[in-house]
Amino acid sequence: MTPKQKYLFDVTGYLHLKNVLSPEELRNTQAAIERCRQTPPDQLPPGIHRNGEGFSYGFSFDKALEALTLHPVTWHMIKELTGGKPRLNRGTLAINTNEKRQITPLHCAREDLGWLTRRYEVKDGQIFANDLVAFFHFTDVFPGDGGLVVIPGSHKSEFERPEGLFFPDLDNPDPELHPAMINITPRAGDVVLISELLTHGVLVWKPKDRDRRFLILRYKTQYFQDEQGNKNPLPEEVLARLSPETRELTEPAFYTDVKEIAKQERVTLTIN
Ligand SMILES: O=C(O)CCC(=O)C(=O)O
Repeated sequence: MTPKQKYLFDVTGYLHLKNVLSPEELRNTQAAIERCRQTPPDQLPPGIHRNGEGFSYGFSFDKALEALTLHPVTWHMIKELTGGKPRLNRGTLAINTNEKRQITPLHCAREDLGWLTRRYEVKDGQIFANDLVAFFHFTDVFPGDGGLVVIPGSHKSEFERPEGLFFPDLDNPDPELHPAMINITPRAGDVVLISELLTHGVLVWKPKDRDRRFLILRYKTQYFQDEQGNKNPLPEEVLARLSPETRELTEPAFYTDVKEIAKQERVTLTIN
């Protein structure tokens, strides 16, 4: 990461990376998402399920989407932030429409999953984070549209968040934003990379003529133990169609092991 990126990630808990996808990558991923959206539920590839407005394990619908798990722009950041020991543990394709009229309340891994389980540290000029999320965007978000809101700097918060401070009425679909909060507005092709310790939520999607399409890629360290135990948390039917490189990325490993893919600067998927 550049000194500027490190500084911004450290001080805010997120990075808004612009124009990560090339025009070709954007075209191919957008086309894949539209195909996924139009596929009847019973014809989706094994392991992909409609999940509210999105598709669980949707990243495995098409190689154009799967390739984003190792995208050259984010790959070196994921490796650096996890101390060279990355593991992909989920990849949901999300589509927000105006039909959902409720905000997603503020949350973060510290609050949801226990403060002892997640780390954000800096040592010898290196940032270490054991829970990261990359949001790849395929449609534009403009100011006023809704979408992701974050409390910058909250990944380092030492205090309990006072209840009702930011969204006192969760039934209000259009709350006024507290000045400590910002609404991130990525355009198609941008990526927002966050520490899952960053407090974030989602505003109601306002446009009626456009939806919000994005991929949620979750990374842990390879030795992070999930609720499922120390085995690969991805379903076997999803693992079966991944390229060997992505499959290796999903594998848990001992903390001293170095995965073969983690030695690579640029990873090209082998198409099975
Ligand atoms: O919709 C978003 O941008 C964020 C979704 C979210 O809150 C999450 O994946 O934890």
